Amino acid sequence: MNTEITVPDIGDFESVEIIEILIKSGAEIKKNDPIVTLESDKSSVEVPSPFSGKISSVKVKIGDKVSKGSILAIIENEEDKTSKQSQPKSVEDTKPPISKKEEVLPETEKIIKKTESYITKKPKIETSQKIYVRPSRSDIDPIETQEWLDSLDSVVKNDGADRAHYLLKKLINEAYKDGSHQPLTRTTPYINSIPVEMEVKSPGDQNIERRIRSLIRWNAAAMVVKANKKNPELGGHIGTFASAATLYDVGMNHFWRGKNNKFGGDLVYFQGHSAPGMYARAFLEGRLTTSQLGNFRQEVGVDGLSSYPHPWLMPKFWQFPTVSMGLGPVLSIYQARFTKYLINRGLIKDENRKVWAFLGDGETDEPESLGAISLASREKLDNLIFVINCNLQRLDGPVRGNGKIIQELEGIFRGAGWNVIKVIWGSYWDQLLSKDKTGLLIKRMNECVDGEYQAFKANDGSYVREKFFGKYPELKDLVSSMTDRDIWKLNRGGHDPHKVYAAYDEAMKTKGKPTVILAKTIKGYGMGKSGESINITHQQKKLDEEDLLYYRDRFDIPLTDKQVKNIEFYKPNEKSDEIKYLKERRMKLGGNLPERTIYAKPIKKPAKDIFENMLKSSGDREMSTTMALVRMLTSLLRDKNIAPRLVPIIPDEARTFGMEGFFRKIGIYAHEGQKYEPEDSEQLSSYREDKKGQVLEEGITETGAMSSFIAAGTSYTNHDLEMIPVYTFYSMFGFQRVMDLIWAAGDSQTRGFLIGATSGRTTLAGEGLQHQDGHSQLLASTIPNCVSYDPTFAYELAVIFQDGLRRMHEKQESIFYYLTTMNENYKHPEMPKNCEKGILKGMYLFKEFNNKGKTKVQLLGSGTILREMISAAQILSTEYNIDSDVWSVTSFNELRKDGMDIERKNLLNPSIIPEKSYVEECLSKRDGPIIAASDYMRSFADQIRPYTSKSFYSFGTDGYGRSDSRKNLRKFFEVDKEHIVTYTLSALAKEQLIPSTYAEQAMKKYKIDKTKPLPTTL
Ligand SMILES: Cc1ncc(C[n+]2csc(CCOP(=O)(O)OP(=O)(O)O)c2C)c(N)n1
Ligand SMILES: [Mg+2]
Repeated sequence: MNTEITVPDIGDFESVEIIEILIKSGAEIKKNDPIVTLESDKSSVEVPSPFSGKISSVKVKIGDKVSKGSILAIIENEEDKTSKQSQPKSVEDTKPPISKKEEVLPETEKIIKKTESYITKKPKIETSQKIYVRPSRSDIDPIETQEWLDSLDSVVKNDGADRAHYLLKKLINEAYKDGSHQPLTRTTPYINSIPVEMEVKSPGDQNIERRIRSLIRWNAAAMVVKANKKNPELGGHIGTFASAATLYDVGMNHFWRGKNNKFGGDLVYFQGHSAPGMYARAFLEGRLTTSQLGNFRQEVGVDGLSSYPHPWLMPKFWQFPTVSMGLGPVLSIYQARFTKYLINRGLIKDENRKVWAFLGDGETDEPESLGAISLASREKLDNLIFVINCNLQRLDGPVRGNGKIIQELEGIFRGAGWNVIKVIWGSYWDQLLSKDKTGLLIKRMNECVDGEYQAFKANDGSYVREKFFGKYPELKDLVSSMTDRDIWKLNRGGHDPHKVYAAYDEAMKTKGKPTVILAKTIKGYGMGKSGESINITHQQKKLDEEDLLYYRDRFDIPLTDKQVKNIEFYKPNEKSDEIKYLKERRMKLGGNLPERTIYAKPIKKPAKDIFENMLKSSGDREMSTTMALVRMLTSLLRDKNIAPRLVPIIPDEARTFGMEGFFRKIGIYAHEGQKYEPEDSEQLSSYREDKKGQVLEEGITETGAMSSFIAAGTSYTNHDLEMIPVYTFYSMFGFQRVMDLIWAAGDSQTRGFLIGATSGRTTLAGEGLQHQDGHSQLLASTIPNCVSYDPTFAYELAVIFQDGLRRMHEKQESIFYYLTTMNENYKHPEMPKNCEKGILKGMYLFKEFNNKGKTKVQLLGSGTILREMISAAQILSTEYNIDSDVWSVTSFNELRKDGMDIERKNLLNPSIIPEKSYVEECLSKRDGPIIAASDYMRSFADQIRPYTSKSFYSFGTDGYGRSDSRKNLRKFFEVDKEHIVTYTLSALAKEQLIPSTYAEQAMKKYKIDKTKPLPTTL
């Protein structure tokens, strides 16, 4: 049966132009296949077919303007389109039929009545009459308290902890209804979260594991000391790993699974400053040599080891750069989220892989560390485990001397919905805790602050007896039979492999939420007087002979005094129990860690016709480069190889960039799907959330969006699947906001496209000072493997994007792109012949104005300012008889890279004919001085000044932006056609090619105020 396909609700738009027709008469199509593409002045969107069937006729043509209800085509509908089933179900349809409602209603009524009577009949308790709690909060009725405690105890014993938990929750809810004060449940007592009887025991051989750990400790410390003996400039850290060795060892021996051909591997973000510990283990495993260990922090030659985890410098070893504090935590959260995204989209299997992130307690001061933790619980990231090494110190001193960092973090993470496991006390404390019936031990543990805990470990057993236990006679008695040595042995949870094992085991089993393990440790553990728990531990990189001998003895390293003095590394024989055990454990866990490998297959480049539209003239249609980008992405979503791999990432600006069409087309990723009918469900660009959704709509977090970009752009190594992230942001809130993450993206060898939309200081007119970007291109130029362009026309963008896909995702180069796009609408010409190479190299001849006089000038323009240049060239030609060559500069940054390279080569080869830089290749045979301008600071264009022998004048938008019209802004910053004409005339006068009167007259004509200061001061 023939049915009309009409334009659905397209929101506020009327008379929208058809820019593409994607069906033909006679074609078989499926439901949701695109019929046409509509484009308003802000966005383009495909109209999907509501039915499957055969197209009988197409009723529109390109250029037609349509509105809601316009007929697009006639289809022989396979389904009966008039039947209710084919229409999307409305909310009303999904409601139960009336008869069912009636069955339910009396029930509901009963419940309501019961509740009402309960509320009204319940006698009001005269709270004012009775004192429940004394102001001092001491116990007014210990017998009653004991009865309650006994009841609880018997519930736990008879029915288990879950039942007790249920009853407590009920009690709290009941108390809440009665208006009682709520108990403060942000934190729990300062003891381990896992009771001794619930601890899962480690199956490992503790003796061997301790010996292995000791060897790792030694080699890690020796590596730092040796490097600094060679050259004190090299630096390094001993104290951080010394505090974390057990936390890493238990993971390495029992939990973290390596990547192999059957399993994707766990992803571990190692704390940056603990790198020596990872090298030391890899050395015992035979993955690093003695010579490499000897070259710690000496990377310029061969065989050096990087100071911290840097995939760029050790691409087969390190996976995640973490040392800029705060980045590891946020990156790991989005990594865990991206893993779930790939699973939910059906692109990888769910293998129950985990993401582990190690961070320092001081590191949690960074907003990035904690800023995204609510996302982790909201998205139920039970594949994420944080381990916070709470050694109570950072670089200068205590993290929270007057408080307790573990309690503070517990409150924050519990509040955010995480599973919190505190590992505070080691096994030696278990007996004391069970022996203490007064409750004073826990009270004392609760009341001591971190500054005291740090001091305890900087002193000795007698100090602890006096200052900790000594406060209460009962506690002093409790330890009266213990020697000072015994007291000193009372260990901290993070140094006890049993406690750490139990915590990791529980974290692995936790479902539905992320876990954080708060492990209490000692900074500089085992370093004795030279570093244990003292404020300067973090900076300690030299140990004198006495310290080294102490360290050797402390960890029973079988080295002679002479070997210790020589700072030798120690590795037992390959057949020793230690080496056999260590290797066998890693074999059982599937492979090495850390290790960076790549097995991703390249993505086949898209068919050329995908880009065809963009290479043609847009005719009378005006559009912005941002719109052109969206159009191009929409086309790419039709390419079967590219489409599933595209990851559009947006921090709450899709509508600003006209990308809302993606919502309906490919869906917004939401791990729970969509639990509500969106208010705009009838519209073509409805806000559609979907478990298989493709768009990462991050909300207002450029940090989060950038972290997603890195996760997606490194998927080729972490998931062996090449993905193509396209992260589109307000250009001002890109590099300026998250530069450190972009630097980490470069280090991580992320592949993908960063799109700085609404860019250009004068192009984004109204938004003003904090929005108008005139420097992101310069910031991009600082990143060695970032390839950046500032294109003007749609065809330039298409050529660049196509080449980006080829270089990054087909040839798998370790680069990423930064493209600036604008929101100024204008007509786009057809691509001139043979300009592709120039577009990619950074400049090409766009137009020659050659028919007038002898005087000539070279006009170089970038981004939207190229159009001012073209207009200026026209004026120069018609009004002043001055010829010009107009060059479109797509990338001053790429031109500079080429210039630097060629100049260096020439200087290194003084006896051969010098090569020409690409800029010179273009310009050396052309006449006249160079006038260059962009919508960026002058230094953007200035970058190529050294690579040409011609006179060079550059113009740009130095200074703070401000709100006004584009025209006024360009006049203010002196990059409008009138200023370009005037400055060109003046430059030509300076070159003695024309009289200076031309420029003076132009200044009068264009009302250019000579006394106006440079905009940087305004
Ligand atoms: C963003 C950033 N700021 C500052 C530093 C310098 N820095 C290195 S380690 C450190 C202290 C680390 O303390 P903590 O997080 O507690 O780690 P610990 O070494 O105690 O395990 C500082 C400030 C850094 N690496 N990154
Ligand atoms: Mg610390």
